[in-house]
Amino acid sequence: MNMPITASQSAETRWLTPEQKAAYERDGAIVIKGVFKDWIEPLRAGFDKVLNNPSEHGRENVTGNDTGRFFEDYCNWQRIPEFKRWIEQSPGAAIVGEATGSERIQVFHEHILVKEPGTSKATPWHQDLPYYCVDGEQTGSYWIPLDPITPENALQVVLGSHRWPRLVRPSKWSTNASWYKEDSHFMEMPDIDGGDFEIMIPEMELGDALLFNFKTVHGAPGNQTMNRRRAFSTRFMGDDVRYVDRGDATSPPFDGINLQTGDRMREDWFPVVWQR
Ligand SMILES: O=C(O)CCC(=O)C(=O)O
Repeated sequence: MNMPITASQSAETRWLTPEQKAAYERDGAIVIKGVFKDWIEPLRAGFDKVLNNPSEHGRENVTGNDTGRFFEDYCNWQRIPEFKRWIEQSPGAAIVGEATGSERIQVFHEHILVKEPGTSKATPWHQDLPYYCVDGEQTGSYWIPLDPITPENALQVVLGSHRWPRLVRPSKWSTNASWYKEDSHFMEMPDIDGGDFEIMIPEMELGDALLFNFKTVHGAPGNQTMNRRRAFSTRFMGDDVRYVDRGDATSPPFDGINLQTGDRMREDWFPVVWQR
């Protein structure tokens, strides 16, 4: 006899297999296949709108003798309807809810990154959390390629690095200078390429997403292919995420947030977009 599936059972098992949930906890990153196929065109349209009219946060990372263009921008979702729809209506938030075992998911922000063909500049190995004004374990960041990618230009992750006991010192990608004035409490990034680390270079098709914990170390080569490499990211926060005052401007800055370390993230700025 078929047992009826209750709402909470179906919510728990709808998107991820138990193996994927276990892998997310163990490795801090998983690839989700095919779920976002119908979102590629709308996200490309939204991406173009930001490129044509960047925000005050828009940032060029190619400097000096570097070639190509590596541009990024973030926190545009409230003004870009395609991004707002993705955040509120795609299964993205629900999947983070399942992956992190959270009851509720808030959106933190979205982020676009483009590397034009012939871009020499790599994305340095880094963790996202030390740049952010939040702390917590129940986090999920999507990296969704909007152009076909190859191992030559894909985002790579260091499996298990979300469990490192200390956060890694954040730096500015364009100059490699420290992000914060006072950063002695962070550890230096170990030599990932020369060390004994398990690196995942995901094989992804359009419609796939890489989901990773805010603490998972990631980076990417430049883009020496003939194709643009556009990527759309969104950062979601689960139950244990709290504000942290890092004593300096974070990235994104969220000026005027008016919270104290340990506070829940305010829901007027970071709406709840999924509940179990
Ligand atoms: O696309 C890239 O090269 C970097 C992406 C990244 O660091 C992120 O989404 O957190």
